[in-house]
Amino acid sequence: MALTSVNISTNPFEGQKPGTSGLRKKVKVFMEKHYTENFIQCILNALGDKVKGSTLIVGGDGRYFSKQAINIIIRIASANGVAKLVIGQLGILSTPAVSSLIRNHKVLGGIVLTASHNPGGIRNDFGIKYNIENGGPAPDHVSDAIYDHTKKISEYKFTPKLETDRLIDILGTTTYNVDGHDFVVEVIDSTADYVALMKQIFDFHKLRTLIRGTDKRPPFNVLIDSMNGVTGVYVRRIFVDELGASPDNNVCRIVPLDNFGEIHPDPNLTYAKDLVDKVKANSTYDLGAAFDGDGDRNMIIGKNAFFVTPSDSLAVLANNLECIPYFKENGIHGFARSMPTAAAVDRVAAKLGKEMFEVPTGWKYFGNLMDAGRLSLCGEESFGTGSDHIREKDGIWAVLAWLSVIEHKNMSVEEILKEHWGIYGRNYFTRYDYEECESDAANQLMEHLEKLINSDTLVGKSYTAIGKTYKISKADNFSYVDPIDESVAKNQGIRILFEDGSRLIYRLSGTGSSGATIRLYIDSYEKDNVLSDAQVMLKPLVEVGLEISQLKKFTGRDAPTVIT
Ligand code: G16
Repeated sequence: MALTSVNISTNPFEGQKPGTSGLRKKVKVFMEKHYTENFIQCILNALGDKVKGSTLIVGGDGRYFSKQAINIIIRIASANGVAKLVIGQLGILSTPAVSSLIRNHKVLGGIVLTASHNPGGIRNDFGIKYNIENGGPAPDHVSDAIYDHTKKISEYKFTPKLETDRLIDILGTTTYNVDGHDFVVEVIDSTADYVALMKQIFDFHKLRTLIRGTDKRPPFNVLIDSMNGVTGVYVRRIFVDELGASPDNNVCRIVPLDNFGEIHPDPNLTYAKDLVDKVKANSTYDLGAAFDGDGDRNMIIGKNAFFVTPSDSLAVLANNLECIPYFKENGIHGFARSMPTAAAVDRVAAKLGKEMFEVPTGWKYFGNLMDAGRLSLCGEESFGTGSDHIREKDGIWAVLAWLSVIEHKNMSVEEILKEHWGIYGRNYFTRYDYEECESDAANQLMEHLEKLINSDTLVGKSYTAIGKTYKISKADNFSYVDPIDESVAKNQGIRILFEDGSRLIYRLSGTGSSGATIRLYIDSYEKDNVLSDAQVMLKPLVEVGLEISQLKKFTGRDAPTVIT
């Protein structure tokens, strides 16, 4: 059918600035007339001439408003001369799966419909992010260009008669003629490409043997929790169909729901308490794992819910990568972590003689290093772990990596951690989040800290709490120069460093949709005292952190919303 596009007049909306990873707002904001249309058109405007004749991947975590957004994307992309959209069936694609598809299909990029770990459903959050041709999140210059367009947009292109009803429900290819050119929509199986990739990376035979057990080794009993997010469809295919896990006992919450069953799909000790409680209550479980809404975050716990911090998880994997076929084949290049992530992996890098990078918070900062062949494995304290197999963090990959290490070493999660600390010492780490503070109060707190670090009196000053004294050796606002393209990212978090190597870091989150979330990261290294409780060990430093920031005075908060 021959279709014609039209130009629709619109006005800019304030605040369409992408945050740490895309634009995240309440669903009702995205539902405002022209709001979503404007942002999609601005993504295409920012891509310029490359849009004509291009192919884009489209999909997301299936949260509320995804289908409406996909209908809008189809009509706007067709009107802008895009040649083809490759869309996950029912709009479902995990963030790692989008990254893999962009790379495998060698296309211009992808539009990912997710607000990640933020709650979903009609009263909660929706999100849109753009991933570039290397499969990774848009770097700052692309996001800035999109934002610039949102401030001046006056019209968007649209194909009103393009019939999209039930189009994405059924696998197959449909070709339309829009303004005289072919426009193709291909609806693909959401899991096939990703499952094939995982089979190339890992030894599925060994992992299946681990999970099923042998004459000599009992089954390794896992509990994998998709938290009603997108990973459910991948967990079923990989853990149940391929690795032989029991659909009744080894996996839970694996049907993606558009409101995540009214839970907060964020894999940490607070929001994944359900999993923690189940693993604690049943001592036959050897490992528990949870993922966030769009499948890029992961949390790992061992028997009796022994918690592995993301910083330690990264270090342990770095120390054991040789048991994963992908790294045997491709070699191990450098390692990297985000600045607030504890430096456990740095010690592994030093021992193995690998390059080590410290980047700002945000997976987008790892992409250039990977593309340049200098980075194999990286991670963030915010429950992100991944490698250069794609350009996003990857929750399921992280669990398969852990299972590979466990299979290889024939040790429990706790034994592996204790052995690691015995060799390298331990970075105790915790993060305090103060969610949904008044934005003004949070900004004032950051201004106070900024003034403090710029004063002459801070360095050399000592603070004492609960009998421990810490002397400040350095204080700054972290900035980063990308070693590949020399782009500069400034003001990435206030760092207060102490003479004993301990650190306090303060940042405002860039992923919330209302108010401001203040994050306080606390990190302290011990060479020998490695078996203490992290919260007890770090309590004095927490007190110092609260005193320096005057957090209670600014926000009125007595306690954090979440401690991880
Ligand atoms: C995003 C980014 C991560 C970042 C995290 C936390 O994760 O991809 O790189 O660490 O946000 O950001 P913030 O501290 O600014 O909230 P996700 O899983 O939300 O896409």
